[in-house]
Amino acid sequence: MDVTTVAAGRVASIVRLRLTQPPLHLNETIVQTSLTGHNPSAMQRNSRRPAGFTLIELLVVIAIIAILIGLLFPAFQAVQNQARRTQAKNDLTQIVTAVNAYYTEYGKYPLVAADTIYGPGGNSNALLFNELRATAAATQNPRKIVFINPPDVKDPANPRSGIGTAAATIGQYFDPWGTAYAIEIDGGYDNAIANPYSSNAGSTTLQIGVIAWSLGKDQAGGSGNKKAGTADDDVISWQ
Ligand SMILES: [Ca+2]
Repeated sequence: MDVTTVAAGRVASIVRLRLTQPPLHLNETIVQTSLTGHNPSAMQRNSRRPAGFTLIELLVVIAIIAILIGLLFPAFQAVQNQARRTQAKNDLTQIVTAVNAYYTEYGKYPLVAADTIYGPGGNSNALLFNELRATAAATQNPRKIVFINPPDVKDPANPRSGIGTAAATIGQYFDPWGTAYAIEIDGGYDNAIANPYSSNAGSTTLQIGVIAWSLGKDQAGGSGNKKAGTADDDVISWQ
């Protein structure tokens, strides 16, 4: 028996041994990989990892989303507040225009015989807007001319951006933060009204017939520096 015959016999016995054993997938993978080189699909197919996310991966994703929301929320609030300021400024311009249109129509200001403030710190602004809106309660708008026509508030219990409809607020014109607009009219007819702010809002006596303002987001006003304290966020018609 030569060397070749012995070797052939051993190979035959190994093959027989292999054939009698159940197939081993792991060995097949190794053979396949070694034959074809790197084969990711074969490795993936035989991966023992289940489909889906692990708890750690989910927690990381949730943490990233929470951080993004935390970053975006203040920016969103700032944009929303700026939109409200723009709305308030637009409303104030319309209010001043409406009072001036009343003056043009009737040759006098509505109601007043002396410099008068309507809204916070004065009479209810519903008295003024009843005239300007020509409602049934108007007493000095005989031609029933509508000088301004704001929408009613959406939520009567929490009035914002419109005319109040609840018993306690009916007829009042509210700013986007929920405080009634303030309006001062030159009822003394000397083209001079007192500035509600002592500084940083023009001279202490304004040479204007009508001014209007909103107390802003903090819903509080002040008679001092326009650029300080609760007056800082107020929106005014004359600057
Ligand atoms: Ca304020």
